Amino acid sequence: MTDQSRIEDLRTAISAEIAAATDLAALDQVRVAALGKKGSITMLLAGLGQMSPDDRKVMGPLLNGLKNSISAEIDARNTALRDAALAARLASEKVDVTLPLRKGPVARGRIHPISQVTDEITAIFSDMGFSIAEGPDIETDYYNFTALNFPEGHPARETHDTFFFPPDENGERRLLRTHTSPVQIHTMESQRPPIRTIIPGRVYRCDSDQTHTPMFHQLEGLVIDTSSHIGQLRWVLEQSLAAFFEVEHAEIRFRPHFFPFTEPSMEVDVRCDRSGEIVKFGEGSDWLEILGCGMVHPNILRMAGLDPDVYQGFAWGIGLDRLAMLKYGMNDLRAFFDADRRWLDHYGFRPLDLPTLFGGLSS
Ligand code: 2NL
Repeated sequence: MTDQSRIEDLRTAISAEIAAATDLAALDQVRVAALGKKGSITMLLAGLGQMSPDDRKVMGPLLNGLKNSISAEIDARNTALRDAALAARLASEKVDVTLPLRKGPVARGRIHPISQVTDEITAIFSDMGFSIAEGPDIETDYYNFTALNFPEGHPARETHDTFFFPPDENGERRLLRTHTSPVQIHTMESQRPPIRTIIPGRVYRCDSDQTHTPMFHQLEGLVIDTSSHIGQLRWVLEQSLAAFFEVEHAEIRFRPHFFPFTEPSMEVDVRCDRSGEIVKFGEGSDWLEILGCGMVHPNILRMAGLDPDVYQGFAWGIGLDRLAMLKYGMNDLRAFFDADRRWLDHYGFRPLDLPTLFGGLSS
Protein backbone atom coordinates (compact mmCIF):
# COMPACT_ATOMS: atom_id res chain seq x y z
CA MET A 1 0.00 0.00 0.00
CA THR A 2 1.41 3.36 -1.01
CA ASP A 3 1.68 6.28 1.39
CA GLN A 4 -0.77 8.12 -0.79
CA SER A 5 -3.46 5.44 -0.48
CA ARG A 6 -2.91 5.18 3.29
CA ILE A 7 -3.55 8.92 3.55
CA GLU A 8 -6.65 8.61 1.37
CA ASP A 9 -7.97 5.77 3.62
CA LEU A 10 -7.42 7.98 6.67
CA ARG A 11 -9.19 10.87 4.94
CA THR A 12 -12.13 8.61 4.08
CA ALA A 13 -12.36 7.29 7.67
CA ILE A 14 -12.23 10.74 9.29
CA SER A 15 -14.71 12.13 6.75
CA ALA A 16 -17.13 9.33 7.65
CA GLU A 17 -16.73 10.16 11.36
CA ILE A 18 -17.39 13.84 10.64
CA ALA A 19 -20.53 12.97 8.72
CA ALA A 20 -21.67 10.64 11.52
CA ALA A 21 -21.29 13.33 14.25
CA THR A 22 -24.86 14.46 14.95
CA ASP A 23 -24.05 17.12 17.53
CA LEU A 24 -21.29 19.62 18.32
CA ALA A 25 -19.88 17.55 21.19
CA ALA A 26 -19.48 14.47 18.97
CA LEU A 27 -17.89 16.60 16.23
CA ASP A 28 -15.40 18.03 18.71
CA GLN A 29 -14.38 14.50 19.71
CA VAL A 30 -13.64 13.76 16.03
CA ARG A 31 -11.59 16.97 15.77
CA VAL A 32 -9.51 16.12 18.86
CA ALA A 33 -8.94 12.56 17.61
CA ALA A 34 -7.65 13.87 14.26
CA LEU A 35 -6.14 17.30 14.87
CA GLY A 36 -5.62 17.49 18.64
CA LYS A 37 -2.19 17.28 20.35
CA LYS A 38 -2.14 13.47 20.05
CA GLY A 39 -4.47 13.33 17.05
CA SER A 40 -3.86 10.95 14.16
CA ILE A 41 -2.98 13.67 11.64
CA THR A 42 -0.92 15.64 14.17
CA MET A 43 1.16 12.52 14.91
CA LEU A 44 1.76 11.91 11.20
CA LEU A 45 2.87 15.53 10.75
CA ALA A 46 5.20 15.14 13.73
CA GLY A 47 6.80 12.14 11.95
CA LEU A 48 7.93 14.39 9.04
CA GLY A 49 11.02 15.40 11.04
CA GLN A 50 12.39 11.85 11.11
CA MET A 51 11.96 11.36 7.34
CA SER A 52 14.62 11.64 4.69
CA PRO A 53 14.46 14.94 2.74
CA ASP A 54 13.12 13.12 -0.31
CA ASP A 55 10.30 11.40 1.59
CA ARG A 56 9.52 14.64 3.38
CA LYS A 57 9.17 16.45 0.06
CA VAL A 58 6.47 13.99 -0.97
CA MET A 59 4.75 13.46 2.40
CA GLY A 60 4.82 17.08 3.57
CA PRO A 61 2.36 18.44 1.02
CA LEU A 62 0.20 15.31 1.24
CA LEU A 63 -0.16 15.49 5.04
CA ASN A 64 -0.65 19.25 5.09
CA GLY A 65 -3.27 18.88 2.36
CA LEU A 66 -4.99 16.22 4.49
CA LYS A 67 -4.88 18.46 7.56
CA ASN A 68 -6.31 21.45 5.68
CA SER A 69 -9.10 19.56 3.99
CA ILE A 70 -10.17 17.75 7.25
CA SER A 71 -10.07 21.13 9.04
CA ALA A 72 -12.31 22.62 6.36
CA GLU A 73 -14.70 19.64 6.55
CA ILE A 74 -14.97 19.98 10.35
CA ASP A 75 -15.66 23.74 10.03
CA ALA A 76 -18.34 23.11 7.43
CA ARG A 77 -19.97 20.40 9.57
CA ASN A 78 -19.76 22.68 12.59
CA THR A 79 -21.62 25.43 10.73
CA ALA A 80 -24.23 22.96 9.49
CA LEU A 81 -24.85 21.56 12.99
CA ARG A 82 -25.17 25.07 14.48
CA ASP A 83 -27.62 26.10 11.78
CA ALA A 84 -29.69 22.95 12.38
CA ALA A 85 -29.70 23.51 16.17
CA LEU A 86 -30.83 27.11 15.71
CA ALA A 87 -33.55 26.10 13.25
CA ALA A 88 -34.84 23.45 15.69
CA ARG A 89 -34.87 25.95 18.54
CA LEU A 90 -36.69 28.56 16.48
CA ALA A 91 -39.26 25.96 15.46
CA SER A 92 -39.82 24.75 19.02
CA GLU A 93 -40.05 28.27 20.48
CA LYS A 94 -42.35 29.56 17.82
CA VAL A 95 -45.14 31.78 19.20
CA ASP A 96 -48.42 31.95 17.34
CA VAL A 97 -49.33 35.59 17.88
CA THR A 98 -52.76 34.97 16.36
CA LEU A 99 -53.83 32.72 19.29
CA PRO A 100 -56.43 34.24 21.67
CA LEU A 101 -55.04 35.66 24.95
CA ARG A 102 -55.18 33.45 28.02
CA LYS A 103 -57.54 35.09 30.57
CA GLY A 104 -55.90 36.66 33.61
CA PRO A 105 -57.06 36.46 37.26
CA VAL A 106 -59.35 39.48 36.91
CA ALA A 107 -61.26 37.73 34.12
CA ARG A 108 -61.20 34.21 35.58
CA GLY A 109 -61.56 34.90 39.33
CA ARG A 110 -64.98 35.03 40.98
CA ILE A 111 -66.25 36.86 44.05
CA HIS A 112 -68.02 34.53 46.50
CA PRO A 113 -71.78 35.25 46.87
CA ILE A 114 -71.24 36.00 50.59
CA SER A 115 -68.63 38.65 49.75
CA GLN A 116 -70.96 40.01 47.06
CA VAL A 117 -73.92 40.25 49.46
CA THR A 118 -71.68 41.86 52.11
CA ASP A 119 -70.51 44.44 49.54
CA GLU A 120 -74.10 45.11 48.46
CA ILE A 121 -75.33 45.74 51.99
CA THR A 122 -72.26 47.81 52.78
CA ALA A 123 -73.06 50.02 49.76
CA ILE A 124 -76.69 50.40 50.87
CA PHE A 125 -75.86 51.43 54.44
CA SER A 126 -72.90 53.65 53.47
CA ASP A 127 -75.40 55.57 51.35
CA MET A 128 -77.63 55.99 54.43
CA GLY A 129 -74.72 57.43 56.41
CA PHE A 130 -73.73 54.33 58.40
CA SER A 131 -70.10 53.47 59.11
CA ILE A 132 -68.78 49.90 58.89
CA ALA A 133 -66.98 48.29 61.82
CA GLU A 134 -65.16 45.00 62.26
CA GLY A 135 -63.71 43.21 65.25
CA PRO A 136 -61.88 40.03 66.30
CA ASP A 137 -63.33 36.54 65.82
CA ILE A 138 -61.86 35.51 69.20
CA GLU A 139 -63.58 37.24 72.10
CA THR A 140 -63.86 37.20 75.86
CA ASP A 141 -66.87 35.92 77.76
CA TYR A 142 -67.53 39.52 78.85
CA TYR A 143 -67.88 40.99 75.34
CA ASN A 144 -69.76 38.04 73.88
CA PHE A 145 -72.21 37.47 76.76
CA THR A 146 -71.99 39.60 79.93
CA ALA A 147 -71.94 43.01 78.22
CA LEU A 148 -74.92 41.85 76.14
CA ASN A 149 -77.08 41.19 79.18
CA PHE A 150 -76.89 37.38 79.01
CA PRO A 151 -77.58 36.18 82.56
CA GLU A 152 -75.24 33.68 84.23
CA GLY A 153 -76.39 30.17 83.34
CA HIS A 154 -78.02 31.22 80.06
CA PRO A 155 -78.06 28.17 77.69
CA ALA A 156 -75.98 30.03 75.05
CA ARG A 157 -73.14 30.23 77.60
CA GLU A 158 -72.91 26.44 77.69
CA THR A 159 -70.04 24.66 75.98
CA HIS A 160 -72.82 22.89 74.13
CA ASP A 161 -73.45 25.89 71.84
CA THR A 162 -70.22 27.86 71.97
CA PHE A 163 -66.64 27.03 70.93
CA PHE A 164 -64.53 27.77 74.01
CA PHE A 165 -60.74 27.78 74.16
CA PRO A 166 -59.04 26.08 77.14
CA PRO A 167 -58.92 28.45 80.16
CA ASP A 168 -55.79 30.63 80.51
CA GLU A 169 -53.70 30.98 83.75
CA ASN A 170 -56.38 33.30 85.25
CA GLY A 171 -59.08 30.73 84.52
CA GLU A 172 -60.54 32.92 81.76
CA ARG A 173 -61.94 31.07 78.77
CA ARG A 174 -61.80 32.86 75.44
CA LEU A 175 -64.28 31.85 72.77
CA LEU A 176 -65.18 32.18 69.11
CA ARG A 177 -67.81 34.93 69.00
CA THR A 178 -71.33 33.56 68.54
CA HIS A 179 -72.59 36.86 67.07
CA THR A 180 -71.09 40.14 65.86
CA SER A 181 -72.58 42.04 68.83
CA PRO A 182 -69.21 42.24 70.73
CA VAL A 183 -68.03 44.64 68.00
CA GLN A 184 -70.98 46.91 68.86
CA ILE A 185 -69.94 46.92 72.52
CA HIS A 186 -66.39 47.93 71.48
CA THR A 187 -67.94 50.67 69.30
CA MET A 188 -70.07 52.02 72.18
CA GLU A 189 -67.03 52.02 74.48
CA SER A 190 -64.78 53.83 72.00
CA GLN A 191 -67.03 56.48 70.46
CA ARG A 192 -69.75 58.85 71.66
CA PRO A 193 -73.24 58.86 70.11
CA PRO A 194 -74.67 59.48 67.64
CA ILE A 195 -73.66 55.99 66.49
CA ARG A 196 -74.78 54.56 63.17
CA THR A 197 -72.80 51.42 62.38
CA ILE A 198 -73.14 48.10 60.63
CA ILE A 199 -70.95 45.11 61.43
CA PRO A 200 -70.58 42.25 58.97
CA GLY A 201 -68.53 39.23 60.02
CA ARG A 202 -68.01 35.56 60.69
CA VAL A 203 -69.65 33.99 63.70
CA TYR A 204 -69.37 30.49 65.17
CA ARG A 205 -71.68 28.02 66.87
CA CYS A 206 -71.44 24.30 67.67
CA ASP A 207 -74.02 23.35 65.11
CA SER A 208 -73.79 21.36 61.91
CA ASP A 209 -76.58 19.91 59.78
CA GLN A 210 -78.43 20.55 56.52
CA THR A 211 -79.22 24.17 57.41
CA HIS A 212 -76.45 25.00 59.93
CA THR A 213 -72.70 25.29 59.51
CA PRO A 214 -70.34 25.80 62.49
CA MET A 215 -69.18 29.08 60.92
CA PHE A 216 -71.63 31.43 59.26
CA HIS A 217 -72.00 35.13 58.50
CA GLN A 218 -73.98 37.74 60.32
CA LEU A 219 -74.57 41.42 59.83
CA GLU A 220 -75.71 43.55 62.73
CA GLY A 221 -76.71 47.18 62.82
CA LEU A 222 -76.64 49.62 65.71
CA VAL A 223 -78.05 53.13 66.01
CA ILE A 224 -77.74 55.15 69.22
CA ASP A 225 -78.86 58.74 69.68
CA THR A 226 -80.89 60.81 72.10
CA SER A 227 -84.16 60.27 70.22
CA SER A 228 -83.79 56.96 68.37
CA HIS A 229 -87.08 55.07 68.17
CA ILE A 230 -88.83 52.04 66.70
CA GLY A 231 -90.30 54.05 63.82
CA GLN A 232 -86.78 54.80 62.59
CA LEU A 233 -85.86 51.14 63.01
CA ARG A 234 -88.79 50.13 60.86
CA TRP A 235 -87.91 52.70 58.17
CA VAL A 236 -84.24 51.66 58.06
CA LEU A 237 -85.21 47.98 57.72
CA GLU A 238 -87.82 48.59 55.00
CA GLN A 239 -85.54 50.87 52.98
CA SER A 240 -82.52 48.56 53.21
CA LEU A 241 -84.51 45.39 52.41
CA ALA A 242 -86.13 47.05 49.36
CA ALA A 243 -82.71 48.22 48.16
CA PHE A 244 -81.16 44.80 48.77
CA PHE A 245 -83.87 42.82 46.98
CA GLU A 246 -83.99 45.52 44.27
CA VAL A 247 -87.75 46.08 44.56
CA GLU A 248 -89.89 49.23 44.87
CA HIS A 249 -91.24 48.44 48.30
CA ALA A 250 -90.50 45.85 50.98
CA GLU A 251 -93.36 45.55 53.43
CA ILE A 252 -92.41 44.10 56.79
CA ARG A 253 -94.25 43.07 59.93
CA PHE A 254 -92.99 42.91 63.51
CA ARG A 255 -93.74 39.91 65.73
CA PRO A 256 -92.90 40.10 69.44
CA HIS A 257 -89.91 38.00 70.41
CA PHE A 258 -87.24 37.78 73.11
CA PHE A 259 -83.52 38.55 72.97
CA PRO A 260 -81.49 39.26 76.12
CA PHE A 261 -79.95 42.33 74.47
CA THR A 262 -83.10 44.15 73.33
CA GLU A 263 -86.33 45.30 74.98
CA PRO A 264 -88.75 45.16 73.32
CA SER A 265 -87.49 42.49 70.89
CA MET A 266 -89.09 41.66 67.56
CA GLU A 267 -88.76 39.17 64.78
CA VAL A 268 -89.29 40.64 61.33
CA ASP A 269 -91.11 39.02 58.41
CA VAL A 270 -91.03 40.40 54.89
CA ARG A 271 -93.93 40.14 52.45
CA CYS A 272 -93.23 37.76 49.59
CA ASP A 273 -94.65 35.47 46.95
CA ARG A 274 -93.60 31.85 47.31
CA SER A 275 -95.97 30.35 44.75
CA GLY A 276 -93.33 30.06 42.01
CA GLU A 277 -89.89 28.48 41.77
CA ILE A 278 -88.13 31.37 43.47
CA VAL A 279 -89.24 33.65 46.30
CA LYS A 280 -90.36 37.09 45.08
CA PHE A 281 -90.18 40.00 47.52
CA GLY A 282 -92.38 43.09 47.68
CA GLU A 283 -95.50 41.27 46.42
CA GLY A 284 -97.70 38.27 47.21
CA SER A 285 -99.55 37.14 50.32
CA ASP A 286 -96.84 35.16 52.12
CA TRP A 287 -94.45 36.22 54.89
CA LEU A 288 -90.85 35.11 55.37
CA GLU A 289 -88.94 35.53 58.60
CA ILE A 290 -85.81 37.46 57.75
CA LEU A 291 -84.21 39.05 60.84
CA GLY A 292 -84.39 39.92 64.53
CA CYS A 293 -84.28 43.39 66.08
CA GLY A 294 -85.29 45.56 69.00
CA MET A 295 -84.52 48.56 71.18
CA VAL A 296 -81.13 48.24 72.89
CA HIS A 297 -81.60 47.03 76.49
CA PRO A 298 -80.88 49.78 79.06
CA ASN A 299 -78.51 47.43 80.94
CA ILE A 300 -76.29 47.31 77.83
CA LEU A 301 -76.16 51.09 77.52
CA ARG A 302 -75.35 51.36 81.22
CA MET A 303 -72.56 48.76 81.07
CA ALA A 304 -71.06 50.58 78.07
CA GLY A 305 -71.06 53.84 80.04
CA LEU A 306 -74.07 55.48 78.36
CA ASP A 307 -76.90 56.94 80.44
CA PRO A 308 -80.14 55.18 79.37
CA ASP A 309 -82.12 58.23 80.46
CA VAL A 310 -80.27 60.25 77.81
CA TYR A 311 -79.58 57.73 75.07
CA GLN A 312 -81.70 55.14 73.32
CA GLY A 313 -80.81 52.84 70.52
CA PHE A 314 -82.04 50.18 68.19
CA ALA A 315 -80.22 47.17 66.80
CA TRP A 316 -80.82 44.29 64.45
CA GLY A 317 -79.11 41.13 63.31
CA ILE A 318 -79.45 39.27 60.02
CA GLY A 319 -77.92 36.09 58.60
CA LEU A 320 -75.94 36.84 55.44
CA ASP A 321 -75.77 33.23 54.24
CA ARG A 322 -79.54 32.82 54.06
CA LEU A 323 -79.85 36.29 52.53
CA ALA A 324 -77.47 35.29 49.73
CA MET A 325 -79.41 32.05 49.18
CA LEU A 326 -82.72 33.94 48.98
CA LYS A 327 -81.47 36.58 46.56
CA TYR A 328 -79.43 34.36 44.27
CA GLY A 329 -81.47 31.16 44.34
CA MET A 330 -79.03 28.75 45.96
CA ASN A 331 -80.59 25.93 47.96
CA ASP A 332 -77.69 24.20 49.72
CA LEU A 333 -75.90 26.19 52.41
CA ARG A 334 -73.03 23.73 52.60
CA ALA A 335 -71.95 24.44 49.00
CA PHE A 336 -70.90 27.91 50.27
CA PHE A 337 -67.97 26.36 52.08
CA ASP A 338 -66.96 23.55 49.68
CA ALA A 339 -64.50 25.73 47.68
CA ASP A 340 -65.70 24.00 44.50
CA ARG A 341 -64.47 25.97 41.45
CA ARG A 342 -67.40 24.82 39.31
CA TRP A 343 -69.90 26.10 41.88
CA LEU A 344 -68.05 29.42 42.15
CA ASP A 345 -67.85 29.75 38.35
CA HIS A 346 -71.63 29.43 38.28
CA TYR A 347 -72.70 31.44 41.35
CA GLY A 348 -69.73 33.81 41.75
CA PHE A 349 -69.52 37.44 40.64
CA ARG A 350 -67.03 39.20 38.38
CA PRO A 351 -64.40 41.02 40.44
CA LEU A 352 -64.73 44.34 38.61
CA ASP A 353 -68.55 44.44 38.75
CA LEU A 354 -68.56 46.16 42.14
CA PRO A 355 -72.03 46.65 43.62
CA THR A 356 -72.96 50.33 43.79
CA LEU A 357 -76.30 52.06 44.19
CA PHE A 358 -75.77 54.12 41.03
CA GLY A 359 -74.49 51.25 38.88
CA GLY A 360 -76.85 48.59 40.20
CA LEU A 361 -76.18 46.12 43.00
CA SER A 362 -76.22 42.84 41.15
CA SER A 363 -76.33 43.74 37.45
C1 2NL B 1 -80.99 37.48 65.85
C2 2NL B 1 -80.99 38.89 65.51
C3 2NL B 1 -80.15 40.66 66.84
C4 2NL B 1 -79.13 42.47 67.99
C5 2NL B 1 -79.03 41.35 67.22
C6 2NL B 1 -77.77 43.91 69.41
C7 2NL B 1 -76.49 44.34 69.67
C8 2NL B 1 -76.30 45.20 70.74
C9 2NL B 1 -77.33 45.59 71.50
C10 2NL B 1 -78.57 45.13 71.19
CL1 2NL B 1 -74.74 45.71 71.10
N1 2NL B 1 -78.78 44.31 70.17
N2 2NL B 1 -77.97 43.09 68.35
C11 2NL B 1 -80.39 42.90 68.37
C12 2NL B 1 -81.51 42.18 68.00
C13 2NL B 1 -81.39 41.06 67.22
O1 2NL B 1 -79.92 39.55 66.07
O2 2NL B 1 -81.75 36.75 65.31
N3 2NL B 1 -80.14 37.15 66.81
C14 2NL B 1 -80.09 35.88 67.39
